[in-house]
Amino acid sequence: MEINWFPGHMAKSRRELLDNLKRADLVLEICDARLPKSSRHPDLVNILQKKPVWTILGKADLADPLCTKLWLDRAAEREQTWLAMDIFSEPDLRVLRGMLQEFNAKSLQTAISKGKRIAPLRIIVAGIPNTGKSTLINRLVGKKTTATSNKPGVTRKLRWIRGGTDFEVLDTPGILAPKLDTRESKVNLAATGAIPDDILPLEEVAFALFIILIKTYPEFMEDRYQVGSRAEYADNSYYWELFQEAAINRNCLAKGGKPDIDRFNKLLIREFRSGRIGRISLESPPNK
Ligand SMILES: Nc1nc2c(ncn2[C@@H]2O[C@H](COP(=O)(O)OP(=O)(O)OP(=O)(O)O)[C@@H](O)[C@H]2O)c(=O)[nH]1
Ligand SMILES: [Mg+2]
Repeated sequence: MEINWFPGHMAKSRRELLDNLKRADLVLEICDARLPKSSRHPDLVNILQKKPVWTILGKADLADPLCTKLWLDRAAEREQTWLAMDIFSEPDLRVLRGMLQEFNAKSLQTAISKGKRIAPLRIIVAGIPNTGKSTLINRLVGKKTTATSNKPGVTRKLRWIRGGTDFEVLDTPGILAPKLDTRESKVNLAATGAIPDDILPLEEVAFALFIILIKTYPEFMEDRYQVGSRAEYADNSYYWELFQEAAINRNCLAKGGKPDIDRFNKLLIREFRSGRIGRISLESPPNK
């Protein structure tokens, strides 16, 4: 599956991000809690040149809470600041606001002790497309200042937004690496919607996602599609049978009672993205 997606605006944004970095105090890297490996920008840490960075696992309401906890524990062991949140949840936002206030108080003290000018905290919000960057900014600022959508590639320009007197925040377009390295990453990014739907073979993504879900969350698949894996080891033809069965069970039917695969591809992806199948994580932390 060849996916090359690196629109011109992304290359430009990357350069602009570097220019703005000098002015920033803190970077919030927004990832997707369902895929904390593939949704991290591969070289963001290098790009950031030692600026403090907090990794936010957004859409945590859609991810498997047990799996999210494993990721957070692993980050804590490495003394990295990671935070999982449902960006729409007020209690989750309160935690982030509290951390920002604490960070700001420390920065102010340092500025005062060095006799520097007191300025609002400057936060860059960065990450791959469609992870919730603009949504988070609107929530932090407390009003709709920047456009959001369930499609990737919505924010096109970098823009500083004022959040009261305490902070300024830079909204950035999703900057995805030009090369998506493994097949697994491609499938995961496509399934969650980090890559636009029209540039990838939907049938391949839907079937690959189906196999992952049958293997990792068979109870959810049984509940929703009346198919669960009945075999320990199975090949693609076995899963293809199940896939067609699931399509029929969900009434995706073509002429003559055959499964309407196109319709089921879309249904499966839609239901996965909206969390209707269940709270699902596609990536667990690697074994220690
Ligand atoms: N369930 C859930 N949905 C979220 C969360 N955060 C954002 N979303 C949704 O995710 C979609 C993308 O949000 P945006 O804020 O536009 O994402 P973005 O990272 O700015 O995207 P680009 O500008 O395209 O890179 C929207 O449909 C949001 O409503 C969250 O924590 N949980
Ligand atoms: Mg945006």
